[in-house]
Amino acid sequence: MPIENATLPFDAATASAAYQNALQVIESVEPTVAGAIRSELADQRSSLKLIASENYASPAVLLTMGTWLSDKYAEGTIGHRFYAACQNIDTVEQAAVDHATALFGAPHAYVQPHSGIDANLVAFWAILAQRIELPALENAGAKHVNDLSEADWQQLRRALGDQRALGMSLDAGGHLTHGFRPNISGKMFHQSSYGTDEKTGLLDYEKVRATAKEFRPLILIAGYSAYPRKINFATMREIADEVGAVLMVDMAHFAGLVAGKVFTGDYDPVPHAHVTTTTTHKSLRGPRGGMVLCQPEFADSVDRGCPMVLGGPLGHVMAAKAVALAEARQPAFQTYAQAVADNAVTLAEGLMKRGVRLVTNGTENHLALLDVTSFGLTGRQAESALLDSGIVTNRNAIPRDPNGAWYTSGVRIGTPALTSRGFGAEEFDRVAELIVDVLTATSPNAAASGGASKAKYAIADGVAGKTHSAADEMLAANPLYPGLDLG
Ligand code: DSN
Repeated sequence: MPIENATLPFDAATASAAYQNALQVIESVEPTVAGAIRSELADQRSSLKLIASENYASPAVLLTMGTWLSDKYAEGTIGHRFYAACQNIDTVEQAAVDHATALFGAPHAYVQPHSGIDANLVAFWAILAQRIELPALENAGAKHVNDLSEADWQQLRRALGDQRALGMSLDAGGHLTHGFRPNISGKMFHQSSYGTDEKTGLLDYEKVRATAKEFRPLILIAGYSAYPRKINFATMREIADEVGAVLMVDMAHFAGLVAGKVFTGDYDPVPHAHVTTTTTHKSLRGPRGGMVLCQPEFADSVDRGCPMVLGGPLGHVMAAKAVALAEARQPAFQTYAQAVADNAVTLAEGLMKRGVRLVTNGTENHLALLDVTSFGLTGRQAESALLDSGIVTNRNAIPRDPNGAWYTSGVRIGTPALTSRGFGAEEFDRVAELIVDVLTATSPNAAASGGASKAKYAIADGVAGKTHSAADEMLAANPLYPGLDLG
């Protein structure tokens, strides 16, 4: 049965009128784009979206982005802009900040970052600015970096480039932006990582502590994109304090569970971390964007995110963040967040009772990580077979993955999006059954044309079609934006 109050808040008749008119306006200029917008809604309505980092925003959030707040330059901060006539941008940015600080109980919020990567860059720079001991400079009286001598500038650069960051390893579920080489953070910092226990797949805090004591990082980073468990942030802060590090938590994946009071006490990062970063579009169900919350010590440096590492703030997106955060402050959002977590447990148990191995043998958040090697498949083959059957997931490395980060041995799934449609326990158990049916019916197929062998597969006749029909039934019973008619 659908979960009451967990679905998206909106009025179908008003939203239909708004979208029909908007599409007419767009169609008159560029019908291809209007067509793609219609198709995207149709695609999203007709698939089982299990990508753990995706969701569906409310029409109020989406409509807020299609406004003239987009047309304004507003570099700077609230009340202190490098452009004239920013009063309305000030209003929406302040609204987003007020909602964010109230919702998360944070002393300070910065809502300008355009993405999670940007939010992390803002945080990194703020931490460097606040915490590194800079060398004594020859012409220390210089008012601006451009006035420094070349020797001083070289010294400064060396000091900046000599800092260390410690984060969760990628194959344990950490994120690229936590100091790994394909991201600028891996070039900014000397990086070391902590993994998870080989047997249980769980974080071993004593090992984190030992690694931190040996490595002595400036920043201890906690957070993940594919670790299916809660993290004890009180313990992480204790470790950070023991080694004199700054605790930075990237809660992008589970911000909705923090906002919805599922993660509280030691599991709520905001009171424990010096700096907390997030995206706003995952479990938080807002517009695509980022945000930084921090303790007062870092506020001034965080607020310098633009122009230090960010382009001009996106007024229309900050406004949509304010709307989404206002929604998240409603009691119904807590119902939604709890349902996301409960549904993840149902989904994980549904898979395990049908013989699937999950990394960590379960979940405590919104996601689960399947090890698909027992089906004889790579993550790439499993992802493709599921997609052919109407189930959208993404392949993901598992700890110590023999197939590397491209083909992988895992598939990551999550519950935020389908919970927004109203899926409950019955539906998620059926989803587990469908996933197992597809994976059981899929085999590697070296004879298939094109691509590398780790990508080739075949699904037994009829299974993809049967799964599609079963998915369609569930989707029809739990429509996305029910009653929203694009005309
Ligand atoms: N792309 C996001 C995810 O899927 O987890 C994180 O960057």
